[in-house]
Amino acid sequence: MSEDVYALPDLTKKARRGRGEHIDRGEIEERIVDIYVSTDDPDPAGTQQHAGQRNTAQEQHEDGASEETKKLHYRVTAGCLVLLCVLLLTAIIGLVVYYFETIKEKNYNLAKERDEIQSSFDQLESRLNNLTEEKELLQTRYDNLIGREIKRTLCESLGFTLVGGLCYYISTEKKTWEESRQDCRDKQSDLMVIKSKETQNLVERLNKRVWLGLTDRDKEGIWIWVDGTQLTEPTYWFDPQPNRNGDCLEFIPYSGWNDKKCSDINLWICERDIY
Ligand SMILES: [Ca+2]
Ligand SMILES: [Ca+2]
Repeated sequence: MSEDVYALPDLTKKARRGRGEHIDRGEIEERIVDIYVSTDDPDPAGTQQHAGQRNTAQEQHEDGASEETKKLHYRVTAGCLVLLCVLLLTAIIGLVVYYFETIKEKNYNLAKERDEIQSSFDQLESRLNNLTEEKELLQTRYDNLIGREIKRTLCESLGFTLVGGLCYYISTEKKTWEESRQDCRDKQSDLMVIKSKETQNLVERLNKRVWLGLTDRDKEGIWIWVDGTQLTEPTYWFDPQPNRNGDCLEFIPYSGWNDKKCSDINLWICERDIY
């Protein structure tokens, strides 16, 4: 083929053509141009094919590189997302732990404060109960004092003396048992009744022989107080009393009770209460 490219056209052949043959100069020039063109591109079809293959490989190489770059980008992005998730999860866990620790501490402090308040409340309640009891005691004592003073005043206004919780009148003259009792009744009272050691001590401190409000006039041996109750223990008869020589009760200092004739005369003690 190279021979064809570089071989000059045989102009003589044209010349040797027959007379009828016409040698066109334009055609000759055209052929010369084709020859030079062929000379400049000795293998244009092969070269283009090779270039096409090279371009295809380059494009494939570039596509492969692009894919690798994309994969790398994906990996980096995924790594960043995972790292971000881990950081977020760590932060959330930290906040939750902090929250529960804070709540736990607050609950502990509140429970401690509640216990302290409860303890203070219990102490105050106990103190209030003590103060209430003390108040009631003082009120009772006050009422007793007031009541006692009022009672004393009332007793004294009637000519009696307040001893213990009752008003007593001690006569200055002597009368029979019945006359003595009547005098007491005239004073809205009655002869003294003794039903306890304390009352017995009161009459003993007088150190006088006096009539008391006990008699067995209705039935011998059955002693009845003037308030209608029958004699029961304790009794303070002195030996050998009662010796059945009387039906009315006399108190004898340093001795005790004695049954005596009701017609005899004696001092007497009236007793009454003030309501
Ligand atoms: Ca008698
Ligand atoms: Ca007697």
